[in-house]
Amino acid sequence: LRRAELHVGVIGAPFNKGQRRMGVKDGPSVIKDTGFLDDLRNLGVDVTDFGSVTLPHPEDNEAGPSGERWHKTVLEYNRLLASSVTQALRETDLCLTVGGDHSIAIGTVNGHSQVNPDHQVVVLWVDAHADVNLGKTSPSGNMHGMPVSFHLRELAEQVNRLPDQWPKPCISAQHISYIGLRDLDPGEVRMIKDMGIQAFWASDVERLGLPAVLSMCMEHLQPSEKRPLHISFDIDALDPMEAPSTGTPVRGGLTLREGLTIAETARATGHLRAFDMVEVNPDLGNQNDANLTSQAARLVILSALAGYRGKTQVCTFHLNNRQA
Ligand code: B3U
Ligand code: MN
Ligand code: MN
Repeated sequence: LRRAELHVGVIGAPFNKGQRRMGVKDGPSVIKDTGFLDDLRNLGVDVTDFGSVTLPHPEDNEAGPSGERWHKTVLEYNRLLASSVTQALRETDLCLTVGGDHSIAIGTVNGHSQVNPDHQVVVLWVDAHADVNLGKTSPSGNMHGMPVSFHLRELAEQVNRLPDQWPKPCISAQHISYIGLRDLDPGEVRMIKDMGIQAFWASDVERLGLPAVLSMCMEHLQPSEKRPLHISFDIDALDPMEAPSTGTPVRGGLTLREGLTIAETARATGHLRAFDMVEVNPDLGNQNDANLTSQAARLVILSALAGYRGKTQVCTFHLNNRQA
């Protein structure tokens, strides 16, 4: 029996309290219904399904000190999710988390960063939005627009955490890059500029071309064994023609082809260790919209984890420097 080249751990994160469109809770189940777990196995990937993370106790409706909606529930959920991600990464090569709204990346990035204290996680955030709001800069109070702020050391003093200060910041501004931006709040634009975060807007992808953008990202993030790559992929990075069933669609987005190229390029580094797929909401639009969106999510996942595009597996995966 051939030993699989990659062992993936899959976690469902059916969480919706980072915003107000409740159907995003069904994202993990409709994405699983596409059969992507069997697809991965058929493509030679070992898959362990770690099941779903859910809160064991009733949710708390309390807002945060700066009006962060469902602050305690969002952070308590993410604390649980983070420990599942850490556990999955101790047992497998790569952790795929399927959301859920994007607030779940509070837990996924934190959990990834806890696996090895000597390692510096580097993050590629693929999204129409920057998700770096503070409570005080957020126009909506929705915490799916805030996950990045919880991780940045530069913002450490300005973020409202749980009473025991969870989650601790775990990345610096030079450890994250954005691709696909096109709908930012004024405070976010200012913070990204002040911190010098590398950010490629959808218009930059158009102007420079995706290959150039991706080489600048990889040059900047320098993924390596000690700098494991985390991709947080918000399906709304794609154009609404490709992925209509999502809570905050913004026209003028990436094509599915571009999404697949980002995924393949990340995989080809050999250092992709965590991948989040978020914001698929099958309640929005009609059945065809929901199918298009969950299939787009499936294809991006298969590209990132197995180099799949159309019916062809494009390159053999080599996990660099994998410990025996
Ligand atoms: N920046 C806005 C809108 C938004 C952020 N993330 C999504 N939408 N998906 C906010 O609410 O923070
Ligand atoms: Mn997002
Ligand atoms: Mn978004």
